[in-house]
Amino acid sequence: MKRVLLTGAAGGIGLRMRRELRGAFPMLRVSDMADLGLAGPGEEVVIGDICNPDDRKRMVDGIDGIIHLGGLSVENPWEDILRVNIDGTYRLFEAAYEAGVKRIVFASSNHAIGFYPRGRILDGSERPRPDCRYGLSKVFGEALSQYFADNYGIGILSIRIGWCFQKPETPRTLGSWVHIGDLTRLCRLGLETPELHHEIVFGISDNARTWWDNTTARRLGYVPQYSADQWIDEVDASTTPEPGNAVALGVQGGPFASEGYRGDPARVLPARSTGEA
Ligand code: 15L
Repeated sequence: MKRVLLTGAAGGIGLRMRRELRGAFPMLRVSDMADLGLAGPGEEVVIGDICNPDDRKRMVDGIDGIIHLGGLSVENPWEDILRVNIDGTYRLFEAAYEAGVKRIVFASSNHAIGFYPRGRILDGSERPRPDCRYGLSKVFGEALSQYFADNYGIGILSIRIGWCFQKPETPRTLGSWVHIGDLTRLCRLGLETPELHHEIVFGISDNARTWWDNTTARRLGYVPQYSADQWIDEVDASTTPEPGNAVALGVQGGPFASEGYRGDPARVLPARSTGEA
C-alpha cells in the first residue's frame, strides 16, 4: 500500500485517524467536504463530496487502498441517508474499481446489528438487524462490500465500529468502546493483510463486557492494545441514566433504536419490542 485515501478525514474519527496514520504510508490523501487544513508531509488534501462524480474521481485517482469513513455517521432523514450513505458509497466503490483500487476498509457500524438484544453474543456471521435508517445504510454497505469483493475482486474489510470516543460512559459503551489506536490498527490490517476477500469484524478494543466475539479480527492478526475495563467501576457507580426509551435499553444499539434519536419527527414510529425474550 503506497497511496492511501482516507475519506471523512474532517469527522470525529477521521481527524484523529489522520494523526494516527501520519507516516504509515508513502502518501496519505485525506478528503472531506469540510476544511482539512494544509497537507502535512506525505499528505495530499482533496476537498470534495463523494456524491459528486468529479470530486470522486479526484479522490480515487492513483490510489491503492481506501479507508472509507465518509458519509453520515448518525441517524438522518431517509432522503439524506439514501443520497449520501447508500448512493454515495456505491458510487465511490464504483469509482474505486475504475481507478484500480485493490483494497477498501468500509466503516460499518454496530447499528447494522443494533436491534439484537443485549447479552446475545454475535460474531458477525448472523443476519443483520439494523436499529435505524443509518444502521440500514451500513447493512447496505456491508452487502455492497461483499458484492465488490465477489464481482470485482477488491479485498474489503467491513468494520462495525463501536464507540470511538475518549472513554466509555454507559454500560453499553463499556462493551463497544474502541481506542483510536486500535481502530487504526484494524484499518491498517484491512489494507495490509496479504489475503483478504471480504470479512466483517467489530471495531472494539479488548473489552471484558462486550457482546461481540471478534475472532475474525484476531484471525486477521488484530491484537488490541487498549481496554475499556479500567472504567468499569466508574460506569457501574454512575447514577446518570443511559439515554433512550425502554426499547433502546434492551438492545445493543441503545439510543439509536430510540425515537428521540431518529432526527425526523414527522416519521416517528411507535416503540417496538425486540420480539425476543
Ligand atoms: C455510531 O455508529 C456513531 O457514528 C457514533 O457517533 C456513536 O454514536 C456510535 O455509533 C454508538 O454506537 O454509540
